[in-house]
Amino acid sequence: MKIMSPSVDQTSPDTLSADAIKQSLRTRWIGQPAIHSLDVVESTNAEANRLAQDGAPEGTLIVANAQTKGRGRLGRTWVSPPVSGLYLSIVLRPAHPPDWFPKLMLTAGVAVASAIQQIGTTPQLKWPNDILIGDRKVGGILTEAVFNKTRIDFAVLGIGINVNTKQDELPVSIRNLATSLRLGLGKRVSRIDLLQILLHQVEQWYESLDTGAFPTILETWSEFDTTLGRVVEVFLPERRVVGIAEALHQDGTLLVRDKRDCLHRIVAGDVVHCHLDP
Ligand code: BT5
Repeated sequence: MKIMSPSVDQTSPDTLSADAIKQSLRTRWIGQPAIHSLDVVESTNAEANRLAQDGAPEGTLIVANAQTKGRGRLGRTWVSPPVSGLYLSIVLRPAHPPDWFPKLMLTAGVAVASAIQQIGTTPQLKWPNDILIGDRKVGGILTEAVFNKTRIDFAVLGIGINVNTKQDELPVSIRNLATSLRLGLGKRVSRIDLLQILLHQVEQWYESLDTGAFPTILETWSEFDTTLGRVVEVFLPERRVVGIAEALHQDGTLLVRDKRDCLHRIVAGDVVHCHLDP
């Protein structure tokens, strides 16, 4: 008896084989040096880090049908059920000092939101790395880098999106917090079409970042934003800040004003949107 696994069904029109991706690639450099299309991998980011350490050029793309140890931030997990989601990482070699690196996450958020908008629904961005539809998480971004004091050796941009994911493919613990494009739009979405749009958007927005257009990126971020103006609780390694998310600083950090009128600049942290007064 032949056992069919959906994750290896290469006849499916939604296959993410390297050939299929290459055929309709609309980018100039992302995916051009190499596309590693894997059926199952622990984490595309881990794989991209490994390839980058071995000298993989900028634009190297790693895509997987499923991840067994998909990474979130701070050691958390990205649940990555087979075939229904997009899990990808891109190797970048920015010629910038390390303080440029945090801008990459917000830039990627704008690229992901713009790509999702092109397929028919407008998502929201929750600072710093969440993509939401109707208050539920549909995607997340994980940026990682290796750098010394003066320069970035390489960066890895990882993107996970629940595309055709059904509720029962997700663990009960996140079912009420998560959604997918299919659930949001009420119809299936072609992963390969979305991937092509997404790679093109990432390339365009990354190039604007590279040429100094971060203020424009922040403006576009604000159009998708769902954090600003809300009461937020921010969890930092050694303290907690509660206040109003007032603005994005020009470097992309979040400014939160607490009830004593003290302004906190949040560089990285976990933000919870509250429904309370500060
Ligand atoms: C993120 O982390 O949101 C970054 C996710 C990045 C995933 C991509 S997939 C391709 C690439 N390779 C990797 O190994 N990773 C990247 P964070 O902000 O820490 O959010 C993690 C939290 O999101 C978890 O603790 C859950 O609460 C929730 N979560 C996990 N899986 C989810 C899913 N599939 N859909 C919605 N929420 C999820």
